Amino acid sequence: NDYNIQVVTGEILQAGTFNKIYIKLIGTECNSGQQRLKAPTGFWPGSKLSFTVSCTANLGTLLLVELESKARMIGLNEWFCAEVMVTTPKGEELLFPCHRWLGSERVVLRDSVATLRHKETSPELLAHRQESLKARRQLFKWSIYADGIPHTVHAEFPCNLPPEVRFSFTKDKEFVFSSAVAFMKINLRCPLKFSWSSLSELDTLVCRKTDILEYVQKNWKRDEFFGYQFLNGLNPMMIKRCSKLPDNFPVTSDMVSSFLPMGSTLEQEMEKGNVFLCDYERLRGLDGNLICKKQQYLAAPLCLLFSTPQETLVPIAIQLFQEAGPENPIFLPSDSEHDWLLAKMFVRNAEFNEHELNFHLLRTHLLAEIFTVATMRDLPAAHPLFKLLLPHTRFTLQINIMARKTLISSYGYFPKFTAIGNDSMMEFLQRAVLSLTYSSLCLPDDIKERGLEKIPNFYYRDDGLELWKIIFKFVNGILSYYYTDSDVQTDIELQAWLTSIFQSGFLENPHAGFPKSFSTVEELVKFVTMVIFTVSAQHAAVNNGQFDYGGWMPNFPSSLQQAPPRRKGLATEHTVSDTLPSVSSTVNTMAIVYLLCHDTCDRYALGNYPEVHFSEEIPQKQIQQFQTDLLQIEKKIETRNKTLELPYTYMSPQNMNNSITI
Ligand code: RS7
Repeated sequence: NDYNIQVVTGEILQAGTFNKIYIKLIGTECNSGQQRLKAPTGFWPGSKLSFTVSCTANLGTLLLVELESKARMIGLNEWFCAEVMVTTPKGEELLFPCHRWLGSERVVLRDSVATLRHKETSPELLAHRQESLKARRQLFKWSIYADGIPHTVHAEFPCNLPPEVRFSFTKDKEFVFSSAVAFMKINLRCPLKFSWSSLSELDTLVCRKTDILEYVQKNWKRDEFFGYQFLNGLNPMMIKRCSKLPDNFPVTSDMVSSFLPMGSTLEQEMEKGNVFLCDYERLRGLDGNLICKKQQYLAAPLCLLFSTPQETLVPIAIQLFQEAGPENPIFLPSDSEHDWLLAKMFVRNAEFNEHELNFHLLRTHLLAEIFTVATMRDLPAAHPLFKLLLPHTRFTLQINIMARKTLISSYGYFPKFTAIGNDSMMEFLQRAVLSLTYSSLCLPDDIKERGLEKIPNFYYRDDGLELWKIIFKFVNGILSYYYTDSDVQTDIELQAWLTSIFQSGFLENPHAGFPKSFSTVEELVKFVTMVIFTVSAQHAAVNNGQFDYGGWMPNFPSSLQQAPPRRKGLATEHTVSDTLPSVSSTVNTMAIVYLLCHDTCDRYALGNYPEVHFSEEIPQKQIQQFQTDLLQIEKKIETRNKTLELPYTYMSPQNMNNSITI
């Protein structure tokens, strides 16, 4: 009874080992006993080594493969085992995916055929399933970060994470390296002063420019560009159709009629669907930070926009605080150049806060962490949803731990360099969590709710909806292979996964419109589409443009150093430069923006799954079809972009990763 064994070592740095590797084959009748896999030249990265395991007795049906790595004298070095392929005496081939680092603990693998819990036929496999979940729940625990904020993984430092989810050696090194380079490059050119005498000084600071960054530098003051960014800039998430003005924003038709087509009124334009609003009410009443004892300022603006017959989008009125009144004028494009520019700068700072904290941090990074921890704790490796989602969780826990330490901790970037600082940031995040609804995470629903179906030249929407459709088709192709509606209802592991996400991510908010349970395959597919869309496309949309649109500080100020104007007619060129963030805030923001938007090696674009977790034919075909579909949109976007003054590339599949790794 000879079993042929092929062992594949991962093709990553340091993956190989000279440890002694032992295997045990476990069948329904008996097991092979532990046998050594003798590899005289060791297991090296990318190696595929063959062995024979002989058994005197008949194992019955092969169920599990146990691996153990034992140190030689020099000490143990970790081994990254990719997979084990077993050919049985009858010639049957079984794949046992591993794809993880092996220290000194034993691992027990089962074959790659995905199975739902209630469809398990062998008591041994059911027991293995339960034990492996129990072990994972020891490895991955929830931790409460702060009141009203989604829970996090329980690990203060990356080294507290289990090795299988840590950065690979390559990525670790690269990360440290590129941060050092980014800080040096920028600091070397940093003038030793604390405020700006003119904006041309800032120009000397920007050493690496993209075409878009240069465009931003030239155009940041223009109203059309200011409007354009609400659709296709860094943050396409704030803008909504306005069919009725909020009571606290008393713009009259008289104020704005000169910016509307001749003879038209604001009411008429609202009715036609040409008026839009960005309302930063979540910033209401928040105190500005103190940086080096200097007061910083926040506004909570309302900004009204008009979609013109020429298909541009322009701001037509800005009020900087939420309470209407004489001390809170409504600024207009016809005001003095500096009044209007200052008003727009406060809107851009409000954008900075909404973008980084709500739409980037909370709605992509923190949610991705919730999905990851729930997947690790609640779904065993044999579960089809685990196999589907695992590549979409890669490196997410580690990047979030690093973000918590360097960006939002009480000694991190936000308290040191932004107007929102620490306390207001926490308050803001809590408010943002309350606004987290299921529908706002599902792009087709979100676009409808915001009334943005028709606004022209909205590439985030156009590309995003196509991507959503393709991801939905893929997820449906995979999951409907395993599930009927009744399987969905019976799958207690799946329901537990959903409950974890609701409890730890949405903090059981009853107003979130969150599904309490799944009853149909379609509901499940929509939810999983949302998960994959959020960590790939949505993250790319709000992350990848940070250097392009955030690298020119006046367009994305992290802080403002003068109070928002309470009267018109007082601002001068000096008011504008005194209001801009300090040199130090600017330099540090630019360094982070540069560092974190940098292309990394060791990345997998959406739809590339180099680790084989599914070996059945239908899921494999679905993966290929997904890749073909993605390539097709890629081409379509490329063609469209050739016709544009500013290409919109953030939703190109090639530019997005399977998971949040940066
Ligand atoms: C980034 O992380 O991609 C850049 C973040 C950034 C850049 C400049 C100012 C502020 C931020 C921020 C933030 C909060 C969200 C970050 C999650 C990132 C790993």
